[in-house]
Amino acid sequence: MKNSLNKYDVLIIGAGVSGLFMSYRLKSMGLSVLVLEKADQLGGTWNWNRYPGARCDIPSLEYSYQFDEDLQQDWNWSEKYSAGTEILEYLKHVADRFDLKEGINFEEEVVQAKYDEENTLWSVKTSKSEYESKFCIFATGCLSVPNKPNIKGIESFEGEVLQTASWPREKIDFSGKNVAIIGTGSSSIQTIPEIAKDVKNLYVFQRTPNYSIPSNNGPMDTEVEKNVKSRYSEFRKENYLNGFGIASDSGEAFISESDLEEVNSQLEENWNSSGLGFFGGYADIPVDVSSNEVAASFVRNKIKEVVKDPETAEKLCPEYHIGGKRLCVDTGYFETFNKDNVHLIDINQDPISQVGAETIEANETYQIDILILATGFDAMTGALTSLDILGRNEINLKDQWKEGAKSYLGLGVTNFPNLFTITGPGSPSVLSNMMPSIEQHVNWIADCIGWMSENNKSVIESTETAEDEWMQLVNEIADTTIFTSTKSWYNGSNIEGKAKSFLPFIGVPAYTEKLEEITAADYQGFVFDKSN
Ligand code: N01
Repeated sequence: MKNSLNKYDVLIIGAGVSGLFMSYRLKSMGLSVLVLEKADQLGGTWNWNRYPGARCDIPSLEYSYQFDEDLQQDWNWSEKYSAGTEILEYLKHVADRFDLKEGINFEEEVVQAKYDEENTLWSVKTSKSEYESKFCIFATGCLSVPNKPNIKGIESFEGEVLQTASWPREKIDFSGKNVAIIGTGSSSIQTIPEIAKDVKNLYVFQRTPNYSIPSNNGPMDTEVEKNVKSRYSEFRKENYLNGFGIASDSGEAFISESDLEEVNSQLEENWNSSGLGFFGGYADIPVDVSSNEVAASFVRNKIKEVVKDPETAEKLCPEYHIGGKRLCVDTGYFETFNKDNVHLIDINQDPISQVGAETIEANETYQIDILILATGFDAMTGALTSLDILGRNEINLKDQWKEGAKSYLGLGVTNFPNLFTITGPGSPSVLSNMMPSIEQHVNWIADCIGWMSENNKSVIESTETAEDEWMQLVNEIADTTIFTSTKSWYNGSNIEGKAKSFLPFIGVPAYTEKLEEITAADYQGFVFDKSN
């Protein structure tokens, strides 16, 4: 494409882990690329989620790029599980090392993307300007649009309101303050032990308790690091052959076929070492309700051992299938409830009736200086449906997805030619290690664009049939697991009015195989240069 001022071969929306690598791949192919980022700096998730205690619960040696051998050899992580601040530093290093900052426009929010069928171009309107491009790639993340809860009176609160998903950059002084936190998902479970250190009182308003496994985090074991680095690419390949694409997920035995005493001693070992891998420690935890209950009950007993007050312990024990909601990994979460200044309020028992200027009413009146919302995200689709993306015949993506998001492979959407999503609905994404899943998608998109150029194809679009069949497969697989019978953000249950459909593809190896098969068959399920 001839490049005039605002014309590019490719526009990429988002400068997080996906957007950075996508721009690297496409620039290396000689394409003109612009990245549009609404924040004032790169990093995506790791820029926005700056709350105290923010940390990745995938081990550092796995939660990193693998596209450049020198990069993965040179970079040294300081802890087994990296803090958000260190991941952000790493992403800045990657951007500097590969000269990626140049092509990013910061503080520029996309408000509309519209496909011009006649000229087969995307027109993109932002808060500052307008652009045109042949391809439009949404690298907008799966968990990037915060969920703002609708609680009576919340707008009248006169103290500070913070949201974990868009935390301020300046340090918040919690000392001597009465702080309330609403929500008890991963973000809250990470931040509660940190915030509890300084506050006068911390009131935790819980709607649903969560299962959480201790991280046993600590400084990076240099022997482990040396070993992994000596065979990094093999290590990556092995991990990606596991169901959820992480190293520790390798249990092949079934609880249902094992001796219960042995199971409990293995679960004890997994509790002490596996973090998220606890869920995959036995092959039938994700698929067999009775086996799942054995693991769930093991964790409930741990909670009751740790938390001294039996009533609080009982409230902290989840009843649903373990893993049905995203499993959490913590550093001293349950222990924090033994502190005298930490109070758990079960809002099922004592609903929040309203928020006042300095109070929260929930059976009792709580005096509050700071209110923290740890209420999650409009997951998987929010970043795509919160703006206007107009495809063929000006069909708006949010309307097309009203009854539930449909995508082919999580990469393409029918009626939206030359538009790609990275880790979109229908791909393993949030049920895998995001880093390699992002790299897989970025590489696929870049290769596809390269193939199109070599084969004189201008426009790619997935077919409705391919998409329907794909989403049917996504659901058929999910129906064999415990995921569909639990309310969670995986199936849209956390957002009022959102279609309830299960969106991630379960099973990294099966997904990878399908992707390779489809690509080898000249992108089966996609059509090229379809006439308007
Ligand atoms: O969000 P969540 P999160 N009134 O949706 C509650 C990833 N992550 O930000 O369960 C009262 O899990 C809601 O209650 P319920 C990770 O994948 C990764 O914590 O809907 N409560 C829930 O308790 C994670 O799963 C890392 O009944 C309300 C909480 O708010 C995902 O991000 C670290 C409410 C929201 O929990 C999201 O985690 C952190 C209301 N109106 C996060 N609305 C890593 O380590 C919602 N809630 C990589």
